[in-house]
Amino acid sequence: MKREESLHQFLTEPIYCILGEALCLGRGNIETARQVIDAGVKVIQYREKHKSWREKYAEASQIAAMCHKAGVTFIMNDSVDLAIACGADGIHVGQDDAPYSFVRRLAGPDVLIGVSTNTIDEIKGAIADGADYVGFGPMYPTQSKKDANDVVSDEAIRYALTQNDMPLTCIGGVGPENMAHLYKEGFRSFAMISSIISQPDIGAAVRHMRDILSKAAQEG
Ligand code: TZP
Ligand code: MG
Repeated sequence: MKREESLHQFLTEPIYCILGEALCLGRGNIETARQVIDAGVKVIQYREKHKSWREKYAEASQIAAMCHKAGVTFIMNDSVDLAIACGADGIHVGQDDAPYSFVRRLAGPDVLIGVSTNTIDEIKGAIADGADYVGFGPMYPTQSKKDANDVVSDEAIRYALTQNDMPLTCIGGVGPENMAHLYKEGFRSFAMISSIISQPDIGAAVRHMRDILSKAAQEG
C-alpha cells in the first residue's frame, strides 16, 4: 500500500490494533490477525517481543499478506529489516529504536513511519523529524508493556491535542471504559492491545467500541 493510502487509513479509522502473542489468549498471532481483520479493523501493527527474527518473519509475512488481501494497513514494530522483508506498509519505532532519519533512509519514501512519544519534547522531536504519525501514551496504566513510561502528563495531553497537523494515536490502557472520554477530549485514533486481542470475542469487542465512538461523535 502506498504511504498516502496508509496515512489515509490511519486518519479515517479510529481503531489501531497491536498484535503480540503473549496477550492473545493462546490463539496465536495469525489466528488473532484473522479475527481482527474479520472484525473490520483497518490498521494492524505486529509487535512481537518473544520470538526469533525468523519466527517473526514467517509469521509477519503471512499476516502482511492477509492484511494486503483485505486492504488493511500492516505496520511492523521496532525492526526496519523485518518491515522491509515482510513488505510492511509502515514501521513503528520507539524512542530507543533506530531514529526516524535512519528508518526513512533504509525503508524508502513510501513507508509510513510512526514514532512513540510520551512527553512534549518527544512530540516536538517527532514533528521536527517529519514522522508520519505519533503514538502518544501511556494514557492510563497498562500491564501490556512491562517497561512502559509513566502515564502522560495533563500538560502533554493539552499539547498533543493542539498539534492538529500531526496524526496521532493514543495508547496505553485504552478501551471501552475510557474511549468516549478520550474522544470528547479530542483524540481520534486509539491504539490498543488488550482491549482487542485479549478479548474472547474480538468481533464483539470491536463492534462495542465502534458503537461507543459513534455515540460520542453524535453527542459532539
Ligand atoms: N506503548 C505504550 S503503552 C503500550 C505500548 C505498546 C501498551 C498498550 O497495551 P494496552 O493493552 O492497550 O494497554
Ligand atoms: Mg520499539
